[in-house]
Amino acid sequence: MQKVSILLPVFVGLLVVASACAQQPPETPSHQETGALRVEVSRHGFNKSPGEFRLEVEEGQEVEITFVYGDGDFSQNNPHTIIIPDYGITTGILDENNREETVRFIAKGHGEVTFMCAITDCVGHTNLLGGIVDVHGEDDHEAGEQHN
Ligand SMILES: [Cu+2]
Repeated sequence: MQKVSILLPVFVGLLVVASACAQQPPETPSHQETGALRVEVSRHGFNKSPGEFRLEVEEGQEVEITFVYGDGDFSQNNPHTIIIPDYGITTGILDENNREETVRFIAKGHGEVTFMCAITDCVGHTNLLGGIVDVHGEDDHEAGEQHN
């Protein structure tokens, strides 16, 4: 009996430590530095942002963006095609029959390039004009690099 009463507080203590570790919030980066990006495209905008929608990438980074059809909850099919004119990119038609389109490019130079929906009569078209890929160059961090 004596042994149990000594061990029990230790055991409870270990449980408290374990649950405290488990409750630590997961890391949620404010923007993605590398790897694949996923962007929902719907009548409500890119990731439901009707105005400006910004992706942050680094100069020289291989950028992969998967555009995902987000109008599956809508009463009608609402096709979109995303264009990134500065990179000469045009996706296939995104709709209920083709829900994902992936594009890849190397981020060049630095500054902002725009992307948008090219189907002007889609529902919510004006919410899909504010896509921006913001390319961070070396110059943003330190001086002395040659400008392109
Ligand atoms: Cu559209």
